Amino acid sequence: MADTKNISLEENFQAKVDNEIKIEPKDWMPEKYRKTLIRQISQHAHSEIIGMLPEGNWITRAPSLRRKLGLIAKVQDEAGHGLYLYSACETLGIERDELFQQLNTGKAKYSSIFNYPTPTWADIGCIGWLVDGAAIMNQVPLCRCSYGPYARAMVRVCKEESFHQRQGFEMLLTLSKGTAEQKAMLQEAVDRWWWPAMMMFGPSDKDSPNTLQSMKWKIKRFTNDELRQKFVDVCVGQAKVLGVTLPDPELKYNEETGHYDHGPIDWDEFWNVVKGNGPCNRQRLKTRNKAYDDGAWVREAAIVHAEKKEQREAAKAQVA
Ligand code: FAQ
Repeated sequence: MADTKNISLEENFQAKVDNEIKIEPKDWMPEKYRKTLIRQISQHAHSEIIGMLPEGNWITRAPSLRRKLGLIAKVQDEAGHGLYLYSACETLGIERDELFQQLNTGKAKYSSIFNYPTPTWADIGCIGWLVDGAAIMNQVPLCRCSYGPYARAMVRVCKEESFHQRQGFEMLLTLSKGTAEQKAMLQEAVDRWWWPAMMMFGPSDKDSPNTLQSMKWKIKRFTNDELRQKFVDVCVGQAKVLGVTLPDPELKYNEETGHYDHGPIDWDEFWNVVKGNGPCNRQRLKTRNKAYDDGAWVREAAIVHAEKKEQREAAKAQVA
């Protein structure tokens, strides 16, 4: 009897997904759907806040007041994205503090891309152009994700990320019109960021254990390889405008497919970074833990404030 009930619940759920009806927090959902969303949304939230670190590193050294203002605003936007995403994740029945613990102890994943260093100002431009560029390619389809709170959060995130992408491109365009030294700095940064940006989309479809089910549930609308291909196709033209060479000798337009073919991705490097052994993994977690510990007084004060407010409101209600 219980089984029949579950089957019909599951069928009803899939029918809603198939008919593009959003799943909301109080709706019935398969446990695996809930777990998949917690995994993906929390990894996404962690990526946003860890993603503040490589750029935050340049706030005090931005080359002009205009650049500093732009960079501060961008880093603040990433914090905001983290907040929307943690909130969306909490609607699935997990506490934010548990998510922070998973991140701080190294148990949770976050995007591989944020474990690379930012030694020059051109790296900041590359994060905007390539990292935000890859992020929006992946995230625009997430605005149509079957889970309502995630889909709605993504609408604003995508608007802001597209602005970041343009901001990064404009920084690089300025460098591309600069001195020979600035042009060389630009090319070196592109050489360093191209392949890690390609890896952001995740493993090839044949090695991606989650894609098939996530597509059926309309969490993902495209596979990792499909999105990576779209990214390559748009970047080629943009690289020409910047006058840079993408560091892939096998990059070539394919008349038959209408897409650019690219060379092989170093998946050993990718998994090594994902497993915690990238150039900056340890540093990122250390900084994140310090920020968390330094913020303890803010969390305590916020709790005490909320308790006092509640008590005041209860006292007022008693009088009335
Ligand atoms: N890094 O089966 P799949 C940003 C893991 S936000 C680390 O293909 P799935 C904004 C994956 O978790 C960037 N791990 O998995 C910004 C899974 O492990 P698990 C983040 C990765 O979920 C810009 C395993 O490999 N964006 O940049 C990565 O179907 C500038 C097998 O993979 C999002 O999170 C990776 N790159 O597809 C901020 C978007 N790729 O969990 C500051 C939402 C894969 O089974 C500055 N997420 N893995 O242990 C997604 O769209 C998906 O989760 C994918 C992965 C596409 C990332």
